[in-house]
Amino acid sequence: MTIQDIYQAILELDEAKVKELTQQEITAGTDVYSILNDGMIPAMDEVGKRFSEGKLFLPEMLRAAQAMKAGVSILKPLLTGSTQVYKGVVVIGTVKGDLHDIGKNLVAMMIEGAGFRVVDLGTDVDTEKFIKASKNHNADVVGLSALLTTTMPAMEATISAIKEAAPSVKTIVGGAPVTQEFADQIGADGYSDDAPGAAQLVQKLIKEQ
Ligand code: B1M
Repeated sequence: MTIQDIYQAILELDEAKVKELTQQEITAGTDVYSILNDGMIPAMDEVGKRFSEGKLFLPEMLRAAQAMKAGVSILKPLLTGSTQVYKGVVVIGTVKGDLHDIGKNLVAMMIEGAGFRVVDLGTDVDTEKFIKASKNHNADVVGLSALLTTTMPAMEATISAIKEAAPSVKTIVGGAPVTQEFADQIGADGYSDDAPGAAQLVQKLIKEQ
């Protein structure tokens, strides 16, 4: 049994096997981040590559996502911990038009694990919903995720609306096509290319406030 077997089980779209192998790795004491970074995330990259090459289609991509989610559900308690006193509030969501949520969910778990209350708005979230939630929950930070080049412009629109409606709220962005350069260009307060980095970024921004 190795992390490579989890990678393989995701490519085989075998949800039950992913769950079983993930549990076995946890029991064996394997580092959670190795399971994610060396097994699950590379498998999703390979799925995306095969999709681009026309070797795999949308239903398979969806089943691969379900298999990964099943594995992540086993990792979740280890990523989030059990904080009683929160350091701040983070509202997070995937932007309008975008249904990808695996990366956003990981980011939410790690921010929660770093001691923040996370209000997860889900996917396909419009500007108005982000603003309403940040006001209702008194958010310190709003995090936007996008996985499609076609939904990246929604980040810009949402960030400028947040800056106008709630100027003290910090904004962070991420997702596979998003870059530091793009984040700077749209006026985001921070960018991270992965989930642990997003949690560190939130800590830094809240300390600066
Ligand atoms: Co989609 N999809 N997909 N897809 N999908 C991609 C993104 C794609 C790159 C695949 C490809 O062609 N190679 C491509 C986008 C091309 C582009 O825009 N340039 C694509 C496409 C085209 C599409 C559709 C348009 C396909 C179609 O219908 N013809 C369609 C769009 C639907 C929509 O959103 N409106 C679609 C649909 C789907 C599924 C529903 C089948 C499924 C998503 C299921 C789900 O999420 N519940 C899916 C999947 C699984 C993928 C791939 C294969 C995997 C994404 C993933 O979960 N990665 C993806 C290929 C790829 O990314 N290599 C692909 C693992 C995840 C842990 O990584 O999300 O990058 P990621 O998150 C990372 C970082 O980016 C970062 O931290 C995370 C952890 O380290 N991060 C943040 C993410 N959000 C952050 C926020 C932050 C900070 C960091 O701060 C707030």
